[in-house]
Amino acid sequence: MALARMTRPLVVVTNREPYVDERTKTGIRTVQRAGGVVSALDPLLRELGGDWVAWGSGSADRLTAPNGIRPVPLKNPKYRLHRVYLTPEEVQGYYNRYANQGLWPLSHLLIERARFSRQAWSTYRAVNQKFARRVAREMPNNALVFSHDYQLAVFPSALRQLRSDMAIAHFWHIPWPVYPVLKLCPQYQELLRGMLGADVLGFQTLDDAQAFMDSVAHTFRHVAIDRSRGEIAWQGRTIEVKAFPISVDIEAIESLVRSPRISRWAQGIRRHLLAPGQRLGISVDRADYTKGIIPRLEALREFFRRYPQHLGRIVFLQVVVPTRSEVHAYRLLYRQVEEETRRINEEFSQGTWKPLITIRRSIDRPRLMGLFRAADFALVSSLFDGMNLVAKEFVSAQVDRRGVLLLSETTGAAQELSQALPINPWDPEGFAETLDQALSLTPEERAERLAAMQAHLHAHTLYDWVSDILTTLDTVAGSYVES
Ligand code: ADQ
Repeated sequence: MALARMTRPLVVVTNREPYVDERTKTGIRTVQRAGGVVSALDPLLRELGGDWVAWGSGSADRLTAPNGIRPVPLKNPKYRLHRVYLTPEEVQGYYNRYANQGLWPLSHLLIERARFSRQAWSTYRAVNQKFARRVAREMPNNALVFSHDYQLAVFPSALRQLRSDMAIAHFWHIPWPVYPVLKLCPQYQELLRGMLGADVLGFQTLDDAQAFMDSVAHTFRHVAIDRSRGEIAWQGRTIEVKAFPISVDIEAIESLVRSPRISRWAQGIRRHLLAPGQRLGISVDRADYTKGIIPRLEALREFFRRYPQHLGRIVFLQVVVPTRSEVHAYRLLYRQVEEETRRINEEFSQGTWKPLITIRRSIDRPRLMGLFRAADFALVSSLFDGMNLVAKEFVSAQVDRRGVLLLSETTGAAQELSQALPINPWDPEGFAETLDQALSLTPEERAERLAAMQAHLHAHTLYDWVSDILTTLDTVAGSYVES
């Protein structure tokens, strides 16, 4: 691991907490959240130690953190989770409305879905300030603060106003909307000012970083911006604006899927789901409209209609975990997925074979990685996606180098995983055609493609991502040491 020693304490700040404690009939159950941010940061803090500040959203959260602080894990703790408690009104305005019904669709260019209101904005800003007060009150001097994402866009400036000793890196996990789209958000200037409170602004791709600098250039015309160096001069400071593509811990995934237990499990899944000569496809997503789940189902229908030779020979396992179910659009999408899946199965099933199998819940990480190992192909069909960790996890878990990845061109991951077969989720016929081609690749072609992508992931790991961000933060703050 590249990050061996840090001279300044590390504080992670996210909306979602990594572990949620829920009340059950028999006691308390701890649930680990599905989602890219948590999958990326929890292993990191377990390794480095430190503090994580996040919204305490579980029904038993106050019980396991009576003074607002919960050790993680409870036995043999590695770091401290500081829970920020929110009222139902705060959750509604900050999270469900402003972040998830405003900034999320806008950033994914799904403009017609975006809804903004001044009331939701004022709650959003107040909650960001609440997070900042908590960090300012409880965190040590000179901490390196690593804050995250579109729920906390104005957190950096709120914290800077309270504590100028801390160095702040803010990472934006989703696409940054180009200026003409950003401008549709009535509070876009405040959002930009809020982000510019950070010392380092990280984005998934160079395109996103450039789009952010463009937005600043259009909005604040007097500001000096060096686009080639990725630097913005702002209120006497220099802010670094850079691409830091998030990644996975490929070595950990490889050793997980090679373990006897998961190897047996992966083989068992194939035996259980497949008849001889059948191939296993997989998709894994939160049930989010940006992930292109309905377009993927349409493409699968197109595929079975155009290429009936595959009928009876493919079993497609879709793992769709419900998410943000407080928001109407998400409940609607979930129902549509169910409906569409049922129709496809009705249209194409033959005897005991049916083309689609659905798993509707969170799967523990070892088994999920085992599924990726077991699969012959994976479909990642996001309409827009900051990175998409599922694509990188699939490639990492394919230690037998049997599978093929079909990857939407509009994901951040597609800019790195160039040996994946590119698909356009808006083009069902082209998508179906690419799937047919994928299934006729020779074993050597498949192995070569996977080997090249795996080499890339070995050279660009999760730890490189965090090390690059914190090293950049250090050059600004001047006191973080890498060995
Ligand atoms: P997400 O939109 O959540 O993340 P993604 O990057 O694919 O998207 O990460 C999802 C994570 O959740 C993966 O690690 C996946 O394995 C896990 N997961 C999904 N379904 C699961 C299930 N049923 N059971 C268990 N685990 C499941 C956001 C951005 C992305 C960006 C990440 C990280 O939208 O573009 O890649 O943050 O920056």
